[in-house]
Amino acid sequence: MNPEVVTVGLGYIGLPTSALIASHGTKVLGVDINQQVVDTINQGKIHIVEPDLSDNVSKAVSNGFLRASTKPISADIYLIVVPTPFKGNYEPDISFVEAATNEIIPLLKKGDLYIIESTSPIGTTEKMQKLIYSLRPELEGVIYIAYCPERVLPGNVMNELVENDRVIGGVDEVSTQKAISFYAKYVKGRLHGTNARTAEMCKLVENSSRDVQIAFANELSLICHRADINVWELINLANKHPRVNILQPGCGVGGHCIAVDPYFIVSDYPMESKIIRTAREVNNYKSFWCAEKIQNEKLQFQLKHGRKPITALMGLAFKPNIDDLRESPAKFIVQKVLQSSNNEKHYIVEPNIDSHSVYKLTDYKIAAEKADIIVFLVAHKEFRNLKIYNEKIILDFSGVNK
Ligand code: SAJ
Repeated sequence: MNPEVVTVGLGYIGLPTSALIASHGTKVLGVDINQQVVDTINQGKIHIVEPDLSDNVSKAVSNGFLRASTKPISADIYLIVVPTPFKGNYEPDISFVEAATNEIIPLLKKGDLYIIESTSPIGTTEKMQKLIYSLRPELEGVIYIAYCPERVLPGNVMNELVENDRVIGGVDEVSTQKAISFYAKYVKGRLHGTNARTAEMCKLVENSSRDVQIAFANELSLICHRADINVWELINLANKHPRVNILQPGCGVGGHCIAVDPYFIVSDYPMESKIIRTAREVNNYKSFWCAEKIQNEKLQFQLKHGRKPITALMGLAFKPNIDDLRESPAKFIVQKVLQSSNNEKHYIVEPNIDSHSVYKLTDYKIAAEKADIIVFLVAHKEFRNLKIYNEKIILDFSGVNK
């Protein structure tokens, strides 16, 4: 029997989404170009780290509601959940969405629903609509096309997929309503209908908004450093105002969403997106600034003590308490520091992973005990209340000891 739903892309969002839909007794075929991923899932196993996902996938596969393949087959509903990276010049690359759509086009039939979930530049859904109708003109007006961005937090995906509100934008009203009825079966959060362009923009704006707010905090941290004010105390006090809610500064912004999505707006609307672009610059600059500070501190130490310091670089992940190193500013800073190292000793610490292909990792307690300079790049829980002996120089970029 053919599946009811085909999901194209079995990554961080596509696989949990497929498992959720399948857990409601809907037959799902998950499609991925990677044969290894397909084989892993068909064995009821998973290839990514995400709480509760493993259980959901193994149940869905053993119950026969989830199956994976490298090729899509005919269904009633198609979800496109593939990556949209950017090219070297920060221009969004929608070629995966296009390729996935091209695979689906021959399978489409009257009454089908086609939904893009991938983060996409404004106008992508309409572009795909045109592509579909150019190859299958007889489908015009008889299929439904919508955009519905995912907005889940890595580490809490299975819960947020169900609980979060969703924004759903069709290319026409009837498509919006069809897509809303589809998500209503799986989502407890409210489903907000709009048009496709607004839904696309909404996703980009959510992450840009966070990027801009973090940039504000990072800018404050630079000003406070020069003004000799503790930025963490300052933000804490300012946030006592009932209508102020400043985020936390750090060593830059990482991950695969917030540091990426704003470019989708800047690239298409460069003249109008001054704050969004500047926020990206401020957040990127913060990582450079941290690397420079570490260099300076090491130099000062050598001048004062007549020997090279031992430095502990604490944290590699892109945010606290995860093992994800993608687009991590901490990793970038470690790289920069090691590149400009003059044979000094460095301990690299990441308590959330056992080993790394490039860096030799050291236990956080040992590193903190042996180092002269301790740099907190990520506010992992292990680093809080760490016993640190006198005489150590501490650079806390992440507010571990705030
Ligand atoms: N960060 C700060 N200061 C803060 C908060 C975060 O420097 O006060 C840094 C983090 O250390 C990290 C980066 O920002 O480097 C991003 O972390 P995050 O926790 O803000 O976001 P992500 O990338 O894990 O997930 C985001 C979420 N978006 C928003 O909160 C608006 C999530 O809901 C989205 O689904 C996800 O991006 C996505 O897929 O777009």
